[in-house]
Amino acid sequence: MLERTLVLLKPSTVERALIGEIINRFEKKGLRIAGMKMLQLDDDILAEHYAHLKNKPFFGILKASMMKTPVVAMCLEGVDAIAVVRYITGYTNGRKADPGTIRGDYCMSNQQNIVHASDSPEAAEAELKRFFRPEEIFDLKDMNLSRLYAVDEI
Ligand code: IDP
Ligand code: MG
Repeated sequence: MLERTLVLLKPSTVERALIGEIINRFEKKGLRIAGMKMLQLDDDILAEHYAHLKNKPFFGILKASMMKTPVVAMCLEGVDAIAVVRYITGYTNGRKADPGTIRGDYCMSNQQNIVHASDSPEAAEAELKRFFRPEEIFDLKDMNLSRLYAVDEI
């Protein structure tokens, strides 16, 4: 099933001038970009986005690191996109993430780990609403689908 998922290119990506390279990884994989924008996060949106981590000792540092520069928010679309994007993003800690994954290839940090990716259909739905207005996500119709998938996959 065609799914949509949220990816954030974190300040670690923006500061290290890796925006293009990371977008390229997703594009080359065959994920379609249905929405994309740059925005400055604030404490309120991060408290919501990282609510599951609010009691962790690193919560304050995490929020600060996510506000250091603007981030790039992307809505990626594809068959099973939520799981596929998590898979190619790799394990949270860049030092333990497999080579070939984005985190495994681009970072050394457990926290400044290049991208955020929604981890479930419920999270993807809530997170896309958190970062995009409905009109900022585009209907790509059948663009490229016949090149990306077999007829019985879509
Ligand atoms: P995920 O990004 O792989 O889904 P989560 O557990 O949802 O991982 O954590 C969200 C973010 O919080 C991580 O991407 C990372 O930036 C940060 N984080 C998670 N665990 C730690 C930790 O143990 N130390 C420091 N930062 C952490
Ligand atoms: Mg998570």
